Amino acid sequence: MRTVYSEDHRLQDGKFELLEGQFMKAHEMPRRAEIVIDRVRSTKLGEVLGPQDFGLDPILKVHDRGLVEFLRVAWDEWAATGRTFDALPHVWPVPGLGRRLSDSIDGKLGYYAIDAGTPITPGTWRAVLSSANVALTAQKLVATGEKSAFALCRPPGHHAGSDFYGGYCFLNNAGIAAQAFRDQGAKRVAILDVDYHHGNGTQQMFFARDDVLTISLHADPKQEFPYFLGYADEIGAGAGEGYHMNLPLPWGTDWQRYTEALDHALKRIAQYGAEALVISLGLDTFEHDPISRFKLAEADYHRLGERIAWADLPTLFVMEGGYAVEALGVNTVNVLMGFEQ
Ligand code: SP5
Ligand code: ZN
Repeated sequence: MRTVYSEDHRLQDGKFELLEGQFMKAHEMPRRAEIVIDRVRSTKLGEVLGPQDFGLDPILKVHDRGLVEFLRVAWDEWAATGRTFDALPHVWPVPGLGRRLSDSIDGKLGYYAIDAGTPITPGTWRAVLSSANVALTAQKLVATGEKSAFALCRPPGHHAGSDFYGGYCFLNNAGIAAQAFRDQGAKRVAILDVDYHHGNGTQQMFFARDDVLTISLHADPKQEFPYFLGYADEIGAGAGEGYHMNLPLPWGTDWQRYTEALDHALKRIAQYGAEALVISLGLDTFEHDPISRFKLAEADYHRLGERIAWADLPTLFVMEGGYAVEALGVNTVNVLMGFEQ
């Protein structure tokens, strides 16, 4: 399988995040992608290529122009106020406060962000754009006949919706790629999100649509971020009713429990008749992940890849989360090798 990768991800290097009310060193760090690309190379998974530039059009098919324009200029507006540290929001438009878009960068940050864990830095926009181009380049490989490809995206994307960012995500790489499959002629596309966290951005983006089936397996939002979305009764709306599935799982979930939910998801994808499959590939289900509480082991990732291959679909893997950094290369490539085996 070929991998698409760009060193531009290093431009996203946030110093701190507000994690459960405490300032901590950012978990979403450049080393994550570096350890994965090292493993891709040392295992000879396949050729590594750089991204092509697709411009803003494929991004604007699923994201509002307001969010995209905000992300493009946010650092400059923040720096213009004299601040040299990373930009984080600190006030939010909860329903009782209204939802005006302020002229102030502080107001804009709260307007577009869902959390204070997603720092905007001088290089954020370039890294984000490059990450989307990585996804689109890998998507093109699959759309033009390769059985599978790996988009080594960083920053990740699945928490970003049409008009919001957060959860370490700015643009929804998997959603952008799924839309590209549609625009290139695939009638039905499925996105399967196996990141530990609920793919709230992907859910929101496709909630009213029946041409992109979205399924997320994740830690129960009753216990875990993003708390407000990801419950089992969210099944899509309007034409999209029945085309979204949440499979929330409790803290402590191990492979045996996980695989029951996974098989359920794969059955739904087979029944749907997808022409392409996008995997939001998070590895934060790992037993030693520092911010997560599932119990998948190294060898389980090989099994995960194997099961995904049973769907027998053209498959695009898009990198999402995973914060046990030293194990991330092995775990990620285990999925890809399990798929190819
Ligand atoms: C792409 C991705 O994986 N984003 C994850 C964002 C998670 N941000 C907040 C998580 C807070 C949950 N609890 C941490 C428990 C530490 N003991
Ligand atoms: Zn995650």
